[in-house]
Amino acid sequence: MEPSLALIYEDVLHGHHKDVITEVKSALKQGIPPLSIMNDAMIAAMQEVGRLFEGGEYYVPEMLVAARAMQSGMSIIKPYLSGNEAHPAGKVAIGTVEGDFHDIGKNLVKMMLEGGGFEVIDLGVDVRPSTFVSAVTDNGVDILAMSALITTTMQNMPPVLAALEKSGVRQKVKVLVGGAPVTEEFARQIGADGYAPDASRAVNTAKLLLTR
Ligand code: B1M
Repeated sequence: MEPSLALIYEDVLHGHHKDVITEVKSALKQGIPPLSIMNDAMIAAMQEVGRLFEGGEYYVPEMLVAARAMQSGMSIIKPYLSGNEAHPAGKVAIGTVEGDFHDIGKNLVKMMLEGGGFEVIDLGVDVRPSTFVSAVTDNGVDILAMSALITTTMQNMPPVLAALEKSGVRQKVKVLVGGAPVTEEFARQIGADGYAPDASRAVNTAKLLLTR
Protein backbone atom coordinates (compact mmCIF):
# COMPACT_ATOMS: atom_id res chain seq x y z
CA MET A 1 0.00 0.00 0.00
CA GLU A 2 1.13 3.57 -0.77
CA PRO A 3 2.90 4.86 2.43
CA SER A 4 0.50 7.74 3.07
CA LEU A 5 -2.49 5.43 2.64
CA ALA A 6 -0.89 2.99 5.08
CA LEU A 7 -0.55 5.81 7.65
CA ILE A 8 -4.24 6.75 7.27
CA TYR A 9 -5.20 3.08 7.55
CA GLU A 10 -3.26 2.74 10.83
CA ASP A 11 -4.66 6.01 12.21
CA VAL A 12 -8.25 4.92 11.58
CA LEU A 13 -7.57 1.43 12.94
CA HIS A 14 -6.17 2.89 16.19
CA GLY A 15 -8.63 5.78 16.39
CA HIS A 16 -6.10 8.62 16.07
CA HIS A 17 -8.60 11.14 14.80
CA LYS A 18 -6.31 14.20 14.86
CA ASP A 19 -3.57 12.38 12.93
CA VAL A 20 -6.10 11.22 10.34
CA ILE A 21 -6.91 14.85 9.54
CA THR A 22 -3.23 15.70 9.05
CA GLU A 23 -2.53 12.57 6.99
CA VAL A 24 -5.59 12.93 4.76
CA LYS A 25 -4.67 16.57 4.02
CA SER A 26 -1.13 15.50 3.22
CA ALA A 27 -2.30 12.66 0.94
CA LEU A 28 -4.57 15.05 -0.96
CA LYS A 29 -1.64 17.46 -1.40
CA GLN A 30 0.38 14.60 -2.86
CA GLY A 31 -2.35 14.12 -5.44
CA ILE A 32 -3.74 10.83 -4.12
CA PRO A 33 -7.36 10.58 -5.36
CA PRO A 34 -9.95 11.15 -2.61
CA LEU A 35 -11.79 7.97 -3.62
CA SER A 36 -8.62 5.95 -3.10
CA ILE A 37 -8.10 7.53 0.35
CA MET A 38 -11.69 6.62 1.23
CA ASN A 39 -11.79 3.08 -0.19
CA ASP A 40 -8.22 1.80 0.11
CA ALA A 41 -7.33 3.33 3.48
CA MET A 42 -10.37 4.33 5.56
CA ILE A 43 -12.99 1.74 4.53
CA ALA A 44 -10.32 -0.97 4.52
CA ALA A 45 -9.40 0.00 8.10
CA MET A 46 -13.03 -0.17 9.22
CA GLN A 47 -13.28 -3.66 7.72
CA GLU A 48 -10.29 -4.67 9.83
CA VAL A 49 -11.94 -3.07 12.89
CA GLY A 50 -14.95 -5.31 12.26
CA ARG A 51 -12.71 -8.37 11.95
CA LEU A 52 -10.94 -7.53 15.23
CA PHE A 53 -14.32 -7.00 16.94
CA GLU A 54 -15.55 -10.37 15.70
CA GLY A 55 -12.31 -11.97 16.95
CA GLY A 56 -12.79 -10.49 20.42
CA GLU A 57 -9.70 -8.26 20.12
CA TYR A 58 -11.68 -5.02 19.82
CA TYR A 59 -14.68 -3.98 21.91
CA VAL A 60 -17.29 -1.24 21.40
CA PRO A 61 -15.01 1.59 22.70
CA GLU A 62 -12.33 0.70 20.12
CA MET A 63 -14.99 0.60 17.39
CA LEU A 64 -16.21 4.01 18.52
CA VAL A 65 -12.81 5.69 18.40
CA ALA A 66 -12.12 4.15 15.00
CA ALA A 67 -15.50 5.44 13.79
CA ARG A 68 -14.68 8.92 15.09
CA ALA A 69 -11.33 8.85 13.25
CA MET A 70 -13.06 7.75 10.05
CA GLN A 71 -15.60 10.60 10.38
CA SER A 72 -12.73 13.09 10.85
CA GLY A 73 -11.09 11.85 7.66
CA MET A 74 -14.38 12.01 5.80
CA SER A 75 -14.92 15.63 6.81
CA ILE A 76 -11.71 16.54 4.95
CA ILE A 77 -12.62 14.53 1.86
CA LYS A 78 -16.23 15.67 1.61
CA PRO A 79 -15.62 18.92 -0.36
CA TYR A 80 -13.69 16.94 -2.97
CA LEU A 81 -16.67 14.66 -3.58
CA SER A 82 -19.36 17.34 -3.69
CA GLY A 83 -21.16 18.02 -6.94
CA ASN A 84 -21.69 21.45 -8.42
CA GLU A 85 -24.47 20.86 -10.93
CA ALA A 86 -26.99 23.69 -11.09
CA HIS A 87 -29.94 21.33 -11.54
CA PRO A 88 -30.09 18.44 -9.08
CA ALA A 89 -30.27 14.97 -10.63
CA GLY A 90 -33.13 14.23 -8.24
CA LYS A 91 -34.13 14.47 -4.60
CA VAL A 92 -33.19 11.69 -2.17
CA ALA A 93 -34.04 11.14 1.50
CA ILE A 94 -31.57 8.84 3.22
CA GLY A 95 -31.55 7.26 6.67
CA THR A 96 -30.42 4.31 8.72
CA VAL A 97 -33.41 2.17 9.68
CA GLU A 98 -35.06 1.99 13.09
CA GLY A 99 -32.93 0.38 15.83
CA ASP A 100 -29.68 0.92 13.95
CA PHE A 101 -27.16 3.65 14.87
CA HIS A 102 -24.45 2.90 12.30
CA ASP A 103 -24.05 5.94 10.09
CA ILE A 104 -20.62 5.86 8.45
CA GLY A 105 -21.80 3.95 5.36
CA LYS A 106 -24.98 6.02 5.17
CA ASN A 107 -22.91 9.22 5.33
CA LEU A 108 -20.63 7.96 2.55
CA VAL A 109 -23.63 7.15 0.35
CA LYS A 110 -24.98 10.63 1.08
CA MET A 111 -21.68 12.26 0.11
CA MET A 112 -21.40 10.27 -3.09
CA LEU A 113 -25.01 11.05 -4.06
CA GLU A 114 -24.34 14.75 -3.49
CA GLY A 115 -21.21 14.36 -5.58
CA GLY A 116 -23.39 12.79 -8.27
CA GLY A 117 -25.59 15.87 -8.34
CA PHE A 118 -28.48 14.73 -6.13
CA GLU A 119 -30.11 16.92 -3.49
CA VAL A 120 -30.03 14.81 -0.33
CA ILE A 121 -32.13 15.09 2.83
CA ASP A 122 -30.41 13.26 5.69
CA LEU A 123 -32.95 11.70 8.06
CA GLY A 124 -30.19 10.47 10.38
CA VAL A 125 -30.09 7.15 12.21
CA ASP A 126 -32.75 5.05 13.97
CA VAL A 127 -35.34 6.35 11.51
CA ARG A 128 -38.93 5.24 12.05
CA PRO A 129 -41.15 4.19 9.11
CA SER A 130 -43.39 7.25 9.64
CA THR A 131 -40.38 9.56 9.18
CA PHE A 132 -39.49 7.90 5.87
CA VAL A 133 -43.12 8.30 4.78
CA SER A 134 -43.14 12.00 5.74
CA ALA A 135 -40.08 12.55 3.55
CA VAL A 136 -42.20 11.47 0.61
CA THR A 137 -45.46 13.20 1.56
CA ASP A 138 -43.92 16.47 2.84
CA ASN A 139 -40.72 16.81 0.82
CA GLY A 140 -41.63 15.07 -2.44
CA VAL A 141 -38.45 13.03 -2.67
CA ASP A 142 -37.85 10.89 -5.76
CA ILE A 143 -35.85 8.23 -3.93
CA LEU A 144 -35.94 6.82 -0.40
CA ALA A 145 -32.55 5.38 0.51
CA MET A 146 -32.37 3.01 3.49
CA SER A 147 -29.21 1.71 5.12
CA ALA A 148 -28.91 -1.14 7.66
CA LEU A 149 -25.77 -2.65 9.16
CA ILE A 150 -27.14 -5.38 11.39
CA THR A 151 -28.88 -8.59 10.33
CA THR A 152 -31.69 -7.87 12.79
CA THR A 153 -32.26 -4.23 11.79
CA MET A 154 -32.41 -4.98 8.06
CA GLN A 155 -35.74 -6.59 9.00
CA ASN A 156 -36.95 -3.04 9.72
CA MET A 157 -36.90 -2.24 6.00
CA PRO A 158 -40.11 -4.11 5.05
CA PRO A 159 -42.21 -2.09 7.57
CA VAL A 160 -41.11 1.07 5.74
CA LEU A 161 -42.35 -0.35 2.42
CA ALA A 162 -45.59 -1.38 4.12
CA ALA A 163 -46.00 2.12 5.58
CA LEU A 164 -45.48 3.66 2.13
CA GLU A 165 -48.18 1.36 0.70
CA LYS A 166 -50.54 2.17 3.56
CA SER A 167 -50.09 5.90 3.00
CA GLY A 168 -50.76 5.49 -0.72
CA VAL A 169 -47.38 6.88 -1.78
CA ARG A 170 -45.49 3.71 -2.72
CA GLN A 171 -45.84 4.44 -6.45
CA LYS A 172 -44.54 8.00 -6.02
CA VAL A 173 -41.06 7.01 -4.88
CA LYS A 174 -38.25 4.61 -5.74
CA VAL A 175 -36.80 2.68 -2.82
CA LEU A 176 -33.07 2.01 -2.74
CA VAL A 177 -31.55 -0.24 -0.05
CA GLY A 178 -28.04 -1.16 1.04
CA GLY A 179 -25.67 -1.85 3.92
CA ALA A 180 -23.31 -4.72 4.71
CA PRO A 181 -25.84 -7.51 5.43
CA VAL A 182 -28.26 -6.45 2.68
CA THR A 183 -28.16 -8.41 -0.59
CA GLU A 184 -29.70 -8.00 -4.00
CA GLU A 185 -31.91 -11.00 -3.29
CA PHE A 186 -33.12 -9.51 0.00
CA ALA A 187 -33.90 -6.26 -1.81
CA ARG A 188 -35.95 -8.15 -4.40
CA GLN A 189 -37.77 -10.19 -1.73
CA ILE A 190 -38.92 -7.11 0.18
CA GLY A 191 -40.00 -5.30 -2.99
CA ALA A 192 -37.36 -2.55 -3.06
CA ASP A 193 -36.69 -0.98 -6.46
CA GLY A 194 -32.93 -1.01 -6.21
CA TYR A 195 -29.93 -2.30 -4.29
CA ALA A 196 -26.32 -1.13 -4.23
CA PRO A 197 -23.39 -2.86 -2.51
CA ASP A 198 -21.36 0.33 -2.03
CA ALA A 199 -21.57 4.10 -2.13
CA SER A 200 -20.26 4.54 -5.68
CA ARG A 201 -22.72 2.05 -7.10
CA ALA A 202 -25.53 3.65 -5.09
CA VAL A 203 -25.11 6.74 -7.29
CA ASN A 204 -25.32 4.77 -10.54
CA THR A 205 -28.32 2.81 -9.28
CA ALA A 206 -30.07 5.99 -8.13
CA LYS A 207 -29.59 7.54 -11.59
CA LEU A 208 -30.86 4.37 -13.25
CA LEU A 209 -33.93 4.25 -11.01
CA LEU A 210 -34.99 7.71 -12.13
CA THR A 211 -34.94 6.69 -15.79
CA ARG A 212 -37.48 3.89 -15.14
CO1 B1M B 1 -21.27 -2.11 15.01
N1 B1M B 1 -21.62 -3.88 14.26
N2 B1M B 1 -22.44 -2.52 16.52
N3 B1M B 1 -20.71 -0.41 15.70
N4 B1M B 1 -19.96 -2.12 13.66
C1 B1M B 1 -21.05 -4.17 12.94
C2 B1M B 1 -22.04 -3.78 11.84
C3 B1M B 1 -20.81 -5.73 13.04
C4 B1M B 1 -20.85 -6.44 11.67
C5 B1M B 1 -19.48 -6.00 13.80
C6 B1M B 1 -19.16 -7.47 13.86
O1 B1M B 1 -19.72 -8.17 14.67
N5 B1M B 1 -18.29 -7.93 13.00
C7 B1M B 1 -21.98 -6.16 14.01
C8 B1M B 1 -23.30 -6.58 13.36
C9 B1M B 1 -23.48 -8.08 13.36
C10 B1M B 1 -24.77 -8.50 12.76
O2 B1M B 1 -25.21 -8.06 11.76
N6 B1M B 1 -25.45 -9.39 13.41
C11 B1M B 1 -22.10 -4.94 14.88
C12 B1M B 1 -22.67 -4.93 16.17
C13 B1M B 1 -23.05 -6.31 16.73
C14 B1M B 1 -22.88 -3.76 16.92
C15 B1M B 1 -23.52 -3.62 18.31
C16 B1M B 1 -24.76 -4.50 18.55
C17 B1M B 1 -22.39 -3.90 19.32
C18 B1M B 1 -22.80 -3.87 20.78
O3 B1M B 1 -23.29 -2.89 21.27
N7 B1M B 1 -22.61 -4.99 21.40
C19 B1M B 1 -23.88 -2.13 18.34
C20 B1M B 1 -25.27 -1.85 17.71
C21 B1M B 1 -25.70 -0.43 17.91
C22 B1M B 1 -26.96 -0.13 17.08
O4 B1M B 1 -26.84 0.31 15.95
N8 B1M B 1 -28.12 -0.40 17.62
C23 B1M B 1 -22.81 -1.58 17.45
C24 B1M B 1 -22.27 -0.32 17.61
C25 B1M B 1 -21.25 0.20 16.81
C26 B1M B 1 -20.54 1.53 17.11
C27 B1M B 1 -21.50 2.62 17.61
C28 B1M B 1 -19.47 1.29 18.13
C29 B1M B 1 -19.87 1.82 15.72
C30 B1M B 1 -20.73 2.69 14.78
C31 B1M B 1 -20.34 4.14 14.74
C32 B1M B 1 -21.05 4.88 13.64
O5 B1M B 1 -21.52 4.34 12.65
N9 B1M B 1 -21.11 6.18 13.84
C33 B1M B 1 -19.81 0.42 15.11
C34 B1M B 1 -18.95 0.08 14.03
C35 B1M B 1 -17.93 1.11 13.62
C36 B1M B 1 -19.04 -1.18 13.35
C37 B1M B 1 -18.13 -1.75 12.25
C38 B1M B 1 -16.80 -2.12 12.89
C39 B1M B 1 -17.85 -0.84 11.07
C40 B1M B 1 -19.09 -0.30 10.36
C41 B1M B 1 -18.65 0.72 9.34
O6 B1M B 1 -18.75 1.91 9.59
N10 B1M B 1 -18.04 0.26 8.22
C42 B1M B 1 -18.98 -2.99 11.75
C43 B1M B 1 -18.13 -4.14 11.23
C44 B1M B 1 -17.96 -4.11 9.73
O7 B1M B 1 -18.67 -3.47 9.00
N11 B1M B 1 -17.02 -4.87 9.24
C45 B1M B 1 -19.94 -3.20 12.86
C46 B1M B 1 -17.49 1.12 7.20
C47 B1M B 1 -18.60 1.59 6.26
C48 B1M B 1 -18.02 2.46 5.18
O8 B1M B 1 -19.15 0.43 5.67
O9 B1M B 1 -21.42 0.82 6.73
O10 B1M B 1 -20.91 -1.32 5.42
P1 B1M B 1 -20.71 0.14 5.63
O11 B1M B 1 -21.18 0.89 4.29
C49 B1M B 1 -20.77 0.45 3.03
C50 B1M B 1 -21.77 -0.51 2.34
O12 B1M B 1 -22.44 -1.35 3.24
C51 B1M B 1 -22.64 0.40 1.55
O13 B1M B 1 -21.81 1.50 1.21
C52 B1M B 1 -20.75 1.67 2.15
C53 B1M B 1 -19.38 1.72 1.47
O14 B1M B 1 -19.33 2.15 0.23
N12 B1M B 1 -23.87 0.93 2.10
C54 B1M B 1 -24.91 1.23 1.29
C55 B1M B 1 -24.21 1.28 3.36
N13 B1M B 1 -25.43 1.78 3.39
C56 B1M B 1 -25.90 1.78 2.12
C57 B1M B 1 -27.11 2.22 1.58
C58 B1M B 1 -27.29 2.10 0.20
C59 B1M B 1 -26.32 1.54 -0.59
C60 B1M B 1 -25.11 1.11 -0.09
O15 B1M B 1 -28.40 2.49 -0.42
C61 B1M B 1 -29.37 3.20 0.30
